[in-house]
Amino acid sequence: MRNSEIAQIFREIALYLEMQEERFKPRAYEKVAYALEALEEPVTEIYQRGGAKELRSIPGVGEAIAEKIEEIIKTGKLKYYDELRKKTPVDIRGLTAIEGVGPKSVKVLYEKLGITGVGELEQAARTGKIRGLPRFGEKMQQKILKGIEFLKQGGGRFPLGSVLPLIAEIEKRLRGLPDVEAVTVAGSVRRRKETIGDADFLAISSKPEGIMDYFISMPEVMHVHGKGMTKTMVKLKNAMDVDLRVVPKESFGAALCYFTGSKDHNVALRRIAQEKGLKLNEYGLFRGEKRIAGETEEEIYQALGLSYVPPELRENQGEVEAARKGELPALISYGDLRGDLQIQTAWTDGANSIEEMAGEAKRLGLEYIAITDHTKGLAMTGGSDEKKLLRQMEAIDKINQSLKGIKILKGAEVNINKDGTLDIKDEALKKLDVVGIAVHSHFNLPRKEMTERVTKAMRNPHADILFHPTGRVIQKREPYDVDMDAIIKTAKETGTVLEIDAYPDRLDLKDEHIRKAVEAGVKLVIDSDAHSVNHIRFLEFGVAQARRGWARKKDVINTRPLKDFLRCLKHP
Ligand code: DGT
Ligand code: CA
Ligand code: CA
Ligand code: ZN
Repeated sequence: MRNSEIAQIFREIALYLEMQEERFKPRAYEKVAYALEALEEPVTEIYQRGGAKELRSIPGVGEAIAEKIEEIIKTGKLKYYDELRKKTPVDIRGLTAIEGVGPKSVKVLYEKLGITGVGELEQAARTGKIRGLPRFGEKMQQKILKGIEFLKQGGGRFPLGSVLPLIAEIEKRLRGLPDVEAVTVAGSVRRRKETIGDADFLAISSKPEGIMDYFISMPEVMHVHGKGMTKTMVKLKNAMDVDLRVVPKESFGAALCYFTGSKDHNVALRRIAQEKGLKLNEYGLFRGEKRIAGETEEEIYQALGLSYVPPELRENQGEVEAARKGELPALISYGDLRGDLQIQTAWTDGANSIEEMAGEAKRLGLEYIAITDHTKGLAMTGGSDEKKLLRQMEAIDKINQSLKGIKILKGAEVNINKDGTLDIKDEALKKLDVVGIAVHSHFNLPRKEMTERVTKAMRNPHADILFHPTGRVIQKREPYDVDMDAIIKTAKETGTVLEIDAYPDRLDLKDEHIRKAVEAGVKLVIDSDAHSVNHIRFLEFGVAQARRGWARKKDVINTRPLKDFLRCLKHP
């Protein structure tokens, strides 16, 4: 059983317990789910190494949970979970995925209307049965229908972060097969789009039988759509389609370029080829019958008179024109980050201690991190008030004294109240090294009011960084209605930094807003928003998003050494 499958069980348990109005247990199960999901090593291997005792090395896993993991690994099932499901036989995950529907609503919907799944809920909402329920009403009924519609639109696409580890693993296994000379993933995965429809692999092999046979027999495969010697298509158990094409070496670059796309970028390239009297397709770049380029992408771009276009830019958003003029930006590189400015710990809703987070950040090569636990407005996370913040600052001072090779900055993720004030007093904010501000409530304000609220908060002289500026959660929650041009303008005026939150279902700012911010000369940071040690590596998704937004290294201030970074913040 994969880590993500075990995590899913615990996440559902958390939802069931929340439905029963348990107070602390849901949080504990959710934390474990987080930790399991992001572990790099398979839980089954940890178990094989040292049994239930070894499992307790996983953050948040105590004796009782270790026993449950053991039961799942040994029997493939968990009695406790089965009993919860029997008691309330509802599709808890599907239902709570709808915006505005939490476990407690699910309980009411089940008890009053016998609703067990999304289809039934939609039916009930359409026929006006929801508005009559206690605490629901007409507004909620509309919201549910909107939420279901929103989920349907995202249908069939996968957030990049939820599938990239699996894709990378398959890529590695294919590469290791005999008779395989090269394997690369193309398509939207290579362009690092925030969600992907399917994964497209390309391989070079003069004897493709072996790789095709292996490809259809992988343990993840659920269904084979079709198998041939040049193209095979399968569906994996997670419902994602994966294609594999085998191409000859001399046209690998042309095929890679073609199947990386995007379609619109390809069209623009072909137009340039035509202007030069050439023909470009997935086999190569041709003058008449003669192939003049095709083995590498670089030689194709060169023959077209273009500088090489990084895959993340290939969306036909002006990159071809820029490549022709030699004006492509020098993008930020993977590995350029020196710090991470949004990290939550067990002081609030994170799974790990400050020391553990710092240790992992250091291991990943970072030079500084800011601890930014939630503040009191987010009561369910145990958010800090001024007193708790002071205690945490003292704790950080102590840890910094004994810590080598990484510096911990004192910070907070401060809530922006409905009226644009902050939920921590200025006297306390003044003492912090880094103040992040964020909207965590009243998501449905009208555009004008929301924009005024956020820009007012940005004008606070202590507010250094606006965290996850639009509040969207991919496929789960729409961004709140806010005028991003006004936010960008205010960021420039006030020196407030805008965050690219790298957490895979946030990626907030998104690419088009990053590009606008860069053009406006606004400073950016890329943060992991880690809630567990295993989340810090999400930074790479933020770098991908920054590259898609044409951001250069100099636009992203946490690429700088600590002193330079601090100089970029507000200094009231
Ligand atoms: P996805 O899978 O929806 O996230 O997006 P892509 O970009 O991976 O699209 P996909 O898988 O349909 O095709 C992979 C690439 O193959 C695409 O980016 C460009 C290329 N391609 C596919 N169909 C066409 C086509 O009809 N014309 C051109 N020029 N290129 C195509
Ligand atoms: Ca694709
Ligand atoms: Ca495809
Ligand atoms: Zn947050």
